[in-house]
Order: sequence, then structure tokens, then C-alpha cells
Amino acid sequence: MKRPNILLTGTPGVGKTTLGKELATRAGLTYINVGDLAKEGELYEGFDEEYECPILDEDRVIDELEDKMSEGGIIVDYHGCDFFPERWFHIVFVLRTENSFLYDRLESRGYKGKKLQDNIQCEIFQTIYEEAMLSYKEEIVHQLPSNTPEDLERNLDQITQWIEQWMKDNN
Ligand code: DAT
Repeated sequence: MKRPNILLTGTPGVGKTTLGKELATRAGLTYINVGDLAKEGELYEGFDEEYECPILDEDRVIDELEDKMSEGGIIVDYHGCDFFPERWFHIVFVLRTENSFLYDRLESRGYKGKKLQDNIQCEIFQTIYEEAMLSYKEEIVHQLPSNTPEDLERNLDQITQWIEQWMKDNN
């Protein structure tokens, strides 16, 4: 049975993990958090002093995921999207959150100062949406509002329906 690969992307704090895990449970797909994968495998190539975070070794991340992706049925969660092979994904969702909500979420995650401001700006300038539009065919890139629990529920319903339809069309 063929199953689709889905990319969930967007600024940190928009709700990718929350949506991805629940979607995986409901649709019987596998959820992969690229940040966690990198941490577990130490897939880093240095340290960014300005942002105080390790720098992802993108090539090793791709090598690590390649076999799983070719099997299908994977939900990938990451706050960037331009280094994955375009052929991996059947659909790309960019989650979007209004500033006031995002600010509160990032603050309660312990973000402050420059890191907090930069992430809010990333969302204001729709950086990840533009990155997605440049990296994938425009017709497979969709923005999803992710402000409230109602948004989450609607997104889950819509994506679950899309997966069912995709499986009908491709099997
Ligand atoms: P991300 O994986 O994009 O960094 P997350 O899933 O960890 O984001 O969510 C960040 C916080 O926001 C977390 O406390 C859960 C909450 N959240 C996620 N989606 C939400 C939604 N649609 N409505 C309200 N809160 C949400």
C-alpha cells in the first residue's frame, strides 16, 4: 500500500509537533521530528554562537532519512524546508500563527531577547512560507492557520481527508 509523505514546516512554536504527532496517530503514519533526530544522532556540524544552537548537518540528516522516505507514510516536522530533496514530499503544510499567540508560546518555552525577536520576525516576514514556495511546486504548498485548538482540529480533519483521498488515488 502506497502512503504519502507530508512535510510540516513553519516558525518554531507554530504547532508542528502538536499537529504532527496527533496526525500520525489518527492516520497511522510515522512522525519524525528532525530536531530530535539530529539530537539523537548528533547530526551537527558546528555551533552557532549567535543563536546559541548547534548547526544541523543537512547531508547527514538526508542520509539518515532517505530509506524511510522512499517507503512513504512519513510526517516530517522541521522549522526549515529548503534542504530536503523536493521529490520526498507529496504535500507541504506551512503552519502560521498570529504574533500575539506566537509570542506567548515562545516566551513560555523560555525564549527571550534576540532569539524571541528573531523568531517573531521570521513569522511576520513569512520567511518559511517563502522558503517553501521556492523549494517545492507551488501547488503542493499550503498555509494552515494555527492559532487556536479549533484550528488544530480543523487542520487534523482536512489533512486526514487529504491522506484518505491520496491513498484512494494511488493504490
Ligand atoms: P512547534 O513544533 O511548531 O515548535 P509545538 O507543537 O511545540 O510547536 O507548539 C507550541 C505550543 O503551542 C505548545 O505549547 C502547544 C501550543 N499549540 C500548538 N498548536 C496550537 C493551536 N492550534 N492552538 C493553541 N495552542 C497550540
